[in-house]
Amino acid sequence: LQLESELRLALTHGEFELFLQPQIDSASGMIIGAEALLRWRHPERGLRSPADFIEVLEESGLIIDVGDWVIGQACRMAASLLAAGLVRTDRFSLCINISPRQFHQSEFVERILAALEQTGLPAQMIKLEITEGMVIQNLDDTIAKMHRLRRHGVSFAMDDFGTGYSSLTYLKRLPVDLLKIDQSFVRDALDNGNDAEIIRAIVAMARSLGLQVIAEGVEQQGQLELLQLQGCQLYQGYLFSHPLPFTEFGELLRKQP
Ligand code: G
Ligand code: G
Ligand code: MN
Ligand code: NA
Repeated sequence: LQLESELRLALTHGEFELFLQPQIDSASGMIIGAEALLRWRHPERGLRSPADFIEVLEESGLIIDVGDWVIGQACRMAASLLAAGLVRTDRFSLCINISPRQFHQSEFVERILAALEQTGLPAQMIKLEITEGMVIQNLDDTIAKMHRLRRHGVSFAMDDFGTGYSSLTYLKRLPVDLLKIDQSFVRDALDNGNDAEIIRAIVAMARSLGLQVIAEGVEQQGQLELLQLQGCQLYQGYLFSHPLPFTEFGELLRKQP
């Protein structure tokens, strides 16, 4: 309960921040997007990861208000990068993590559309990251909401792919554009043939369904080479960059050819 009230105060006191982690096309070396990652800049305890508090946000329902802030802030950031000429509408998208409770609220679609309208951001500049787990909670509602958002130009990524229910049946019915290979497979791929095979299978599946695929948690050059060999060209991870504060991310874009 104490953490819950601290989180409530953190929101009103403006202690949340969004960091951006670049996503790279290894063929061109260009930054093709970023994932927005929530951080809590605690006045005494410093920077805290949502790993420590996302569950409390979910269980308390606070995730609705924090999630609204995340969506608004992500759209403001993308709009500002666009206005500064650092990204192009057709070449960059910002990925926003959406939690199950947030997605299943009745006005979720309206909230996304309102944030786009308020910032004047083109819808194709955001990609919503959903997880397999939240899909099965209510498949029909999920699909209906996804289609409504897609009609406006919003796209979707399946986060942590391979760790959940990943059935082909779901995947065929879900209007996702991008599969994010979970970092657990990447972490051990060089030492564990099974993980390397799983990556190969996910890439093949993505290809046959016409989806894009990105690997997460790429830390070593060897992992990147293995991914390229398997046909996975897009990646994010510490090898290229940690999640960065907005200003530093902008500086990174400015240095791009
Ligand atoms: O960045 P980090 O590894 O600390 O994030 C930990 C977890 O928190 C990850 O599972 C990530 O998906 C989740 N997360 C990060 N930012 C957000 C956010 O803005 N909203 C939601 N719902 N989850 C987030
Ligand atoms: O659940 P989700 O995939 O959204 O969470 C991504 C998490 O992975 C974030 O918390 C982010 O900070 C973290 N992350 C990003 N790149 C790397 C990496 O190269 N290695 C590790 N171990 N974690 C990473
Ligand atoms: Mn994610
Ligand atoms: Na993930």
